[in-house]
Amino acid sequence: MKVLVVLGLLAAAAFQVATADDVQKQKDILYLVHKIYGDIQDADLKATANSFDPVADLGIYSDGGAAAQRLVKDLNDGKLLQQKHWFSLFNTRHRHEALLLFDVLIHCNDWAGFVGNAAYFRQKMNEGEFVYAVYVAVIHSPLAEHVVLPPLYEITPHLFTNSEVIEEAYRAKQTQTPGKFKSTFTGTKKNPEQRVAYFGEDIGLNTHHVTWHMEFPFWWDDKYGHHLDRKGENFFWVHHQLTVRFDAERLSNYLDPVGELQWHKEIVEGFAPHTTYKYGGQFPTRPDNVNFEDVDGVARIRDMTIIESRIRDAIAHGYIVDSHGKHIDINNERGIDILGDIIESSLYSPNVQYYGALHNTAHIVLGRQADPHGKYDLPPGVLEHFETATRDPSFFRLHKYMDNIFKEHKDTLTPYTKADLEFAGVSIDNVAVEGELETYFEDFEYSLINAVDDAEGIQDVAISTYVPRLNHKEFTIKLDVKSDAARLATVRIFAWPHKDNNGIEYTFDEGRWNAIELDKFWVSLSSGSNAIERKSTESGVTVPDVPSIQTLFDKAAAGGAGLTEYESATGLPNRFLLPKGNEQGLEFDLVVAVTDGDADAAVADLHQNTDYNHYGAHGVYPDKKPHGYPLDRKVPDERVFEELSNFKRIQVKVFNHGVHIEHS
Ligand SMILES: [Cu+2]
Repeated sequence: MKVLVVLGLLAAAAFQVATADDVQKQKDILYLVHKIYGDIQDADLKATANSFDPVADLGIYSDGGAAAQRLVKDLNDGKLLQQKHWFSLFNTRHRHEALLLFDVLIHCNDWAGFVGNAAYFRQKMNEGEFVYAVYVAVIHSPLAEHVVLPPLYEITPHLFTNSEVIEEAYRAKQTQTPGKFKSTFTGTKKNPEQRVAYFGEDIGLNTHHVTWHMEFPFWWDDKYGHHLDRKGENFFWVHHQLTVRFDAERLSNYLDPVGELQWHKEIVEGFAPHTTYKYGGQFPTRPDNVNFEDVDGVARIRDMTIIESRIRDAIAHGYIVDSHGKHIDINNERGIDILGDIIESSLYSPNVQYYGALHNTAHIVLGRQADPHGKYDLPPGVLEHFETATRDPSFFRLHKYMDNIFKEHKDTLTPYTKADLEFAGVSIDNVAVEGELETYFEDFEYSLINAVDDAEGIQDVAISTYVPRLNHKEFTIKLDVKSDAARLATVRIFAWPHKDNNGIEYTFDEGRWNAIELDKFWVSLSSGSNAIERKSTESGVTVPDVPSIQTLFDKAAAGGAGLTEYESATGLPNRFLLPKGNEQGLEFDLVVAVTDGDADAAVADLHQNTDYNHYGAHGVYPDKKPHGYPLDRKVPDERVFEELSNFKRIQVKVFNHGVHIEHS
C-alpha cells in the first residue's frame, strides 16, 4: 500500500507532517522490537502486554477472531516453539507459528488491537517468530502505513555481525566498558572469494534481501488483503540483478563471473560463516569441494533434478500444466511471472505438486550440506535465512543456476523488432556523465546494544561495531533528448561490463543479459530540445540507509518529522548503485533507452515522482513493460538497437583508487 500512497501524494509528501497517531505507532513499533530478548522497555506498552487478552473481544478482528483463537489455542496447548531458540522461516513449524501471529495482526481492525496483540505475544512467543511476524505485518498492514521499521541489523545483530565482534560486545557489557569494535569480512586473502566478501556480507545488502522477501513473501496469500503484482517476475528480477551485480563486483576484482551450481558436481567454494545464533550455537561451516548429499526429511538430489527437468520441459514446450491439467501458455510477456512463481515457489504457483519449490528447497538442501543427515544436530545454515544467505558465495552459484533457467525461457521469446522498440519523433542526441564514476570504502557504525543480554541492575553501556562498506561519489547523468511534440517518456538506464575477465569484449547479446539496472524514471518531454539531468541520489532502484533505531526513537520523540523517505526500505542500498570498479577503471557500456511513457505507465503522474521505488511496489507495478525492458530478450542482431534514435550507448569507466574513509 505504501508505494501507491507515496505515488499519489508525492509533491506533498516532502512537507507532510506526521500526525500524533503516526508518531504513537512509530514509538509502539520501536519499543515492540527493541531489546527483543529482554523486557519491554516502555511502561505503557508493558502494561498493555500484561493486561491484553487476544480473545476477550472478537469484534476487534476482521476475521471474527478466527486467527487469534487458533494462536491462543496453540499457546494454551503448549505447542508453540519455546523462547530463546533459533528461528528459521524455512522450518515449516516455525513458519506456521510466525504466520499465525501475522494472521492475527493483519486482521486487526484498529491499532489498539494490533499493538495489544503484538505486545501480548511478544511475551509469549519465540523472539525470531515474533520479529518476523511484526515486520511483515508492518509492511503489509494499512494500519502501519507510515511506520518506519528499524534496521534489522540492530534488532537481531547476531544475523549480521561476526561472532568475534559479538563476543567482544558481551564482554563489554559484562565489564561495563563501552566499546566500538572493528568488524572485518570473513576469511583471509588466501581465499579469492574474500575479494568480493564486501558485497555478500554487506549488512545493507543483507537487509535489502530480507526486506524484499518480506515485501514479497513466498507464502503470501491474497486472502490477507491484497494481490502482489508480478511477484514471480519480481522474484526473477531482484535475484537476476543480484547475480549480475555480483559478477560486476567479481570483474572489478579480477575474478571470473560466478559459475552455476550443478547438482552432480562439487560445490566448489566452502564457507565458514563466523556467525553465531543468539541461541543455538554456531552457523555450520562447509568445506571446499563437497559433493551434494540427499538431505534427510527435505529432498533427495534426484528430486531436485527431476523438478528442474520438469521446469525446463515446460520452457521448451512453451506452456506449463496447472494443477487441473490445463495448459497455460508461457511463450509471452506474462510467462516470466508464472515461471517465477513456479521456481521460487510461491503460493501463486499454478502447480506446486508437479513443479515443486526449486528455489526454496535448494536453499535448504544447500544450507544443510554440513550435516545432511542430522547426525550432529547442527542448526540451519546461512542459506536458510534471508538475512544471512548472501554471505555464502554458493548463494550466487545457486542463483546463477536459477537465473540460467530464466534465461532459457527469455531466450525462447521472439526478439523485439525495430518497430517494437522505436519511439517516433524522439531522439537521444547526447548522453554524458558529470562527475567521475568513483567508488570508495567508508566505515559504517551500528549499535550492538540488542546483541547482549539485559539483567536487573546492570546498566547499558554504548556498544557498537564499525564495518567497511562500499560507496560511490555522487554523479549526474545528462541527456539531451529531442522530441517533435510534448509527450511523456520513460527513461531506462543500464550499464554492462564491456569485457570479460580475459579482456574479451562482450557481444551486445552477452552484455545486455549482464546489464545492471541503474535507474528508471518518467519525464514529461516538451517539443524541441530537452536537457535532462538525473542525479545518482535520485535512482529509482535504490534506497537510502534507514536511520539507526536510536535516531528513529529521537525523531519520533521530536514529532516524527523527516521519516517519510524511509517508509519503503525495499531497494538496493544507494551506496551500491555502482559496482566497485578498479584502479585502471573498469569499462562499462552505459545504455539509455527512452520509450513511450504513455504506453508504459500503469499509474498516473509518474513524471512528478522521484520517490517510486523499483523493487517494492504494492498495488499495481508502475511500469507495464517487463523488468529489464528493452534488454530482456535475445538480440540476434544488434543493428536493431544501433539504428534506433531513442537508444544510445556510451563507454564509461568506474574507478576505485583504494580510498578508505576510516572510522574516526
Ligand atoms: Cu532471495
